[in-house]
Amino acid sequence: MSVTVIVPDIGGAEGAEVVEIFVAVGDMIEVDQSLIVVESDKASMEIPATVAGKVLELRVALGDALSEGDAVLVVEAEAAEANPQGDANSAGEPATAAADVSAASEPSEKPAEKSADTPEAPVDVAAESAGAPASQTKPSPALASEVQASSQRETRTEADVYAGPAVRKLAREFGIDLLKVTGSGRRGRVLKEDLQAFTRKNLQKSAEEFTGTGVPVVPDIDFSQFGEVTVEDRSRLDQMTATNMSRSWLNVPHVTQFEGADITDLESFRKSMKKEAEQLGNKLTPMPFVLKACAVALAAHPKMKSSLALAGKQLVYKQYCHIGMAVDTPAGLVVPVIRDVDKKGIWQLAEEIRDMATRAREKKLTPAQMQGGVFTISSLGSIGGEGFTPIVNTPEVAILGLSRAEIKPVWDGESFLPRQILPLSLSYDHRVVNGGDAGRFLTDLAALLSDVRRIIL
Ligand code: CAO
Repeated sequence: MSVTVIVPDIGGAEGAEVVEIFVAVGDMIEVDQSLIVVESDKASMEIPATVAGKVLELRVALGDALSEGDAVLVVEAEAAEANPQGDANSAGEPATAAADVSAASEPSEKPAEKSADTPEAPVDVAAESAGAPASQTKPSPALASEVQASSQRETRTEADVYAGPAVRKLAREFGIDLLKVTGSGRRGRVLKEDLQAFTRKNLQKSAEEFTGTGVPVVPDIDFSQFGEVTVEDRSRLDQMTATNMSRSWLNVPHVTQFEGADITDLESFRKSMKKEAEQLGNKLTPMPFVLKACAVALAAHPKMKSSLALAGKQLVYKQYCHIGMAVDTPAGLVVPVIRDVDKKGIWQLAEEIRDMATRAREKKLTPAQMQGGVFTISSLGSIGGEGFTPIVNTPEVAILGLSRAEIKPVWDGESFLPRQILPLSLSYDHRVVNGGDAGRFLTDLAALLSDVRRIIL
């Protein structure tokens, strides 16, 4: 008995487009199995079978516009399974069976339910629907499974994936290949959550593989294959610093300029003040002088304390002078900011340096005390080294590195003189600061440090 399955009431939708066809001529279908998906302006609807049997004829093609009552396919119905609505008449006319869509105005979420004793075999369906010929001679089991696997790979289509119309629609909207999604629903049905998980996983994967600038990550290596190792978790501070450094390094075209400041006079003055400092309960290192000299030089070269804005379309000039000072602590690197350096004297700056360094080591800095810097100084002077290339503390555009001051022979035109030279390294953001800007700034800074009387001019 042949039965024509027709489009049921689909909420009055006229001309709903056929967007998917799940069955082909020759397929055995079961009651409630999804046959096609139609999409109207408002919804996507799955049309399930209401009869079981063999598909004799497909009456629809992708892109067809269907309305209620249109034929979908003709089925050679299994007598016992035939829908009572779809009895064949005695004259042999095919009966019709409207697919049962209980709430046709809403998209049907019904999956292509298959009987429990018939395992989900979408691949086979696809192979058959693609017209794959039945094997004439039986291959060996191993060959058969290889043939089957390869034919599955080649012939599986999205139509074979077990998913409801809403999920299919969502997958189409987001361009997700349903074949790549693992369904977590009953009998492997793909759920909305599976699409979300798939998208999340892919976003995470691309984030892991590439940074914002498309730089591939360094792969993790199991170092224990080469020898004994110990592993420790990095502090949050270390991890944040790593992120900030990478961000700056990858976004900022860095140039570093070097200069030696003759601080012989500054050092003899500083040493002469040591006793006084002790009496005041203070300590005078080169740092407060460098801070003050930077404030003066920055005032004369305002671009060195500017920041880019509006994706490089604007430059923000700051009328204040808060300077950050890198402090290496057991928990990681922190940069407390000393405010209004231009308005403070050397004693006050010396006091604040000590206070901020102590707070940094004792983890007592507030977020506000680490914000608002216009320029940063990183001093390795007490540790050693002849020079280094600091990384700009973006969105600032320049950072000054201090290395260890040492007595060096300096030619005065007639003879070599022993002078105490403080190595300065200025890294700058070449998007904002040109070599000339940096050169003039650093020369001025060195001159200020060579003769600290200039600071008060
Ligand atoms: N060359 C030679 N000697 C120097 C020097 C330099 N560039 N800078 C400092 N010194 C001397 C100081 O004069 C002091 O010696 P005296 O006691 O004999 O005067 C000694 O080194 C220790 O100074 P300091 O490091 O305690 O003080 P500071 O004001 O120079 O530095 C600060 C302040 C915060 C950088 C410091 O407290 C600190 O943490 N230093 C550790 C290094 C560090 O963390 N640097 C940051 C690098 S992270 O990128």
